[in-house]
Amino acid sequence: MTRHSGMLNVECRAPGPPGGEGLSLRAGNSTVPRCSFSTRSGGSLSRGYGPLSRSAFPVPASHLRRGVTLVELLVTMVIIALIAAAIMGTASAAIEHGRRSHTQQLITRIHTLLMERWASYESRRVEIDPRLVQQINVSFPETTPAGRQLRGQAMADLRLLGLRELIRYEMPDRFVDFGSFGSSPSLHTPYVLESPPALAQMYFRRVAQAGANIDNQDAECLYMVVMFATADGEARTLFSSKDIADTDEDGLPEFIDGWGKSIGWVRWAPGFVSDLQPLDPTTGLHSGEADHDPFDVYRRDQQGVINPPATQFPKDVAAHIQSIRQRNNSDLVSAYRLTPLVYSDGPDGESGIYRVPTGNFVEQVPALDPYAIRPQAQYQYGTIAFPELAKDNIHNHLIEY
Ligand SMILES: [Ca+2]
Ligand SMILES: [Ca+2]
Ligand SMILES: [Ca+2]
Repeated sequence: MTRHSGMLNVECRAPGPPGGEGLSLRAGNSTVPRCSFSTRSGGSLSRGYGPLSRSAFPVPASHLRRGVTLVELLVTMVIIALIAAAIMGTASAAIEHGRRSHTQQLITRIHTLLMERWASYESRRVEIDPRLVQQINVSFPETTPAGRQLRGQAMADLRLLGLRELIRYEMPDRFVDFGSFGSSPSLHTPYVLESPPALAQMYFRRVAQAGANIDNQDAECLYMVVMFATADGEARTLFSSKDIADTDEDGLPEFIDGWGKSIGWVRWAPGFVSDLQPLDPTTGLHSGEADHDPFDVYRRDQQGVINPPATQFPKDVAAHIQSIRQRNNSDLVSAYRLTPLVYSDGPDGESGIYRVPTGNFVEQVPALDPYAIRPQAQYQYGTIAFPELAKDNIHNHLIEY
């Protein structure tokens, strides 16, 4: 211990090794370092213990802290990555589930509204153009019982065609179903009906005003049909803003699915196989005999019907009758129950469904035959052409309805 007169002097002595001499104070069984404090005047201030030293408290080597090895670090990182992936995976699965169920609910709502409208056509009055009726009267004079029968059959044929034309006008899936949109847009003149229905006139005005951008035209038609032809005009209140968008920004809205893509539809999708449009297990074909088209009340669109021959009909409708006759008797396809197909492409953004080409305004002939096999393809509309793409689709042909 050292003292300097008149100055505060602190002296700490580092203790020596255990058992060393003179430099440490023994307190009981412990060895602690000892410090002394003194003032300039020589008075002792206090006494206490100085900083501890490792050597004063010997620790077994096995308890000493050592660095983290590279392997430990890597293992830790892998575990963190696994936990993060699990959390992310759970979150993205939940988001995907949300998108799917949102889309299902939306399609269910659309389906319910559409089917109400669809069913109403079973009892709709069809106003046939009086000039056509006059020509039928001339072609099939009722002077004999056979003549009367032919005239009755011809009128039933016209009624069926007229009803299909009405459905096509009022529930379009293409702009060309109600109008032409070339350089000078015009509403179609009907083949069979006396005049275009008011709904078609409304669709036409909206599309002509928007400039008829053909992208998404099926989705845009679906939106117009649901909004104007269902729920007595109150359909707008049944959808929220997140159900609706204008993905091609042409002023014509569409319903959108959980992935932000427009919801498509095919009014007549005879090639689609589902619980609502099942195949006959023995023939492997849709059966018009077992479940006939409910709109064809007089069974004019079925196998074996050949009279009156198409050539005896007025020119404007002869091609449509010809298509039906040929299908009934060559392709052996009778009219079966159809349900409009409303679908989302699902997460992959592709439907895989052969459907109405949307890339042009060309009318598909024969326009009034829902079951026709289109000349350019071997398919009927609604056929699943690419099953892999169709797997994740969400559609309204599910048995729950
Ligand atoms: Ca468009
Ligand atoms: Ca649009
Ligand atoms: Ca798909």
